[in-house]
Amino acid sequence: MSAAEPVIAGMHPDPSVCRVGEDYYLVCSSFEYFPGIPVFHSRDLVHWTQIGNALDRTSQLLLTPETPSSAGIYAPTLRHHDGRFWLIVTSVSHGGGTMVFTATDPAGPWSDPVRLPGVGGIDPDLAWDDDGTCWCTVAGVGQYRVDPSTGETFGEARELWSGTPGAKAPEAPHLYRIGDHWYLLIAEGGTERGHGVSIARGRSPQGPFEPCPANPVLSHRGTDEPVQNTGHADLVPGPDGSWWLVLLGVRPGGGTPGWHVLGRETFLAPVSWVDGWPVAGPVGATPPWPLHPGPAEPGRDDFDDGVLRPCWISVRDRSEQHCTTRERPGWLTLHARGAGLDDPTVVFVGRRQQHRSCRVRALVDAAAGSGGLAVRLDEEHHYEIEAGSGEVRVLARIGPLRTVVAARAVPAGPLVLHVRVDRARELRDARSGPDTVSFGVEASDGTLTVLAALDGRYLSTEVAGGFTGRVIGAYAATGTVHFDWIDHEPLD
Ligand code: 6LW
Repeated sequence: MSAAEPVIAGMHPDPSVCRVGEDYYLVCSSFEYFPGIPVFHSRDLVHWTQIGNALDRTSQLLLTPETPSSAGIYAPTLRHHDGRFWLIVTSVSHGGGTMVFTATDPAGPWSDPVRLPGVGGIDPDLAWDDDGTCWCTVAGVGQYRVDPSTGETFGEARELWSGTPGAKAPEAPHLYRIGDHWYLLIAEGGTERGHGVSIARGRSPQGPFEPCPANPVLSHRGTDEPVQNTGHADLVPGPDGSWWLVLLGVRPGGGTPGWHVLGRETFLAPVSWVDGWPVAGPVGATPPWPLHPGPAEPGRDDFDDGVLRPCWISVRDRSEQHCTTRERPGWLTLHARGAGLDDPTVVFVGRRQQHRSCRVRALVDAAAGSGGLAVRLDEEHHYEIEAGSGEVRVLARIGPLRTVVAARAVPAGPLVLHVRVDRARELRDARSGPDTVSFGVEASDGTLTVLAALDGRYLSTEVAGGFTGRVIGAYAATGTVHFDWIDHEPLD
């Protein structure tokens, strides 16, 4: 692992981690995507395998066309207490609020939600005192006494600590007892370039809290570190008893001001303790213990399993009626709905882009409709290659502008479509973009014809806004489209 590598690449922000014996479990935000809240397992904090998605039923997660992109599910906290896993999250969309889910196996099934209507705000944390009292601490930073098994709140929020004077957005609180102190870890400075991690400590979970004189204990603001926006951390002991942070960061590319396209990713950083305060970094350091790589996520999916692997996510919902591997066994079948990728109801099945250079290919049968492969940031920012009606088209939507970039007639029958992302390794000048996204189609003899090569900056968080990164996958624009296989291949 080189110094700037994430431990979970691609859009996996707001990591929260807990340790149970030799096992670690980690969850992230999932916004408008379904299923929600990816759950990972690791033995070494470096290699993480996705074991499920906590919210995989509509009784747990209802995202409707009215749920804007970058709304939905924010910033979970995962804890293990009393023999159970506890997951507390906020749905920032209608009918949402603060919700608790429990499971005995983090791979699932997870319970239906217990709602905490008395808890306002985002980024809820759960911590238990020795006498079983449960504290829910939220962005701001305020604290409620709660019963997470019933959702009851006892009294109003108490303000605990608003972070460093003058710093914006004190958020992402996590409260822990370590040794003789209770530590209140927060993010501040906002989730953009000013992001940082700060901490305060006290003798009681209710405070008062004394800020660390060295705050922020970790920030890359104003540096030329390749990983930026570092913050929103959670503390965890390593297998050898040392302490570590999992946190989010981004890898901007291109010239000024830098564009990050993979969303906010999960990184690892070591922590040492000096005078009872954590000293954190460097981000991306390799731990000293033996690493356990575990099975790599296969790049290619032949859709032969009958169920989709947990890495596949859809926009807002995924119903068997619109998305199935049963209709044509060994193929993923999508039935279009709405106005395609511009529409919040688009039928889409994709994976987070996890490599700055990569190739995604699919064998597509669009005889009964139109669809193909899309690189999606949100409804207003996507590029796609679409087959249908005897041709292949490359389309781009950037904000209010929508255009057909290229089109070419193709023979009847299934086609292999290509998306290729090439990270810019050299900057042309200060305005150079982060990468190039190109689209092509293969002839039956395997020859590739590239139809278009587009500047990737328009599919970046800096351009689109919000909290998400790119997701690349299959969609149907009209009728029915079948995918025999999809192959996500790193080129880094
Ligand atoms: C999350 C907030 C943040 O609730 O971004 O980086 C928000 N931190 O804590 C959405 O991910």
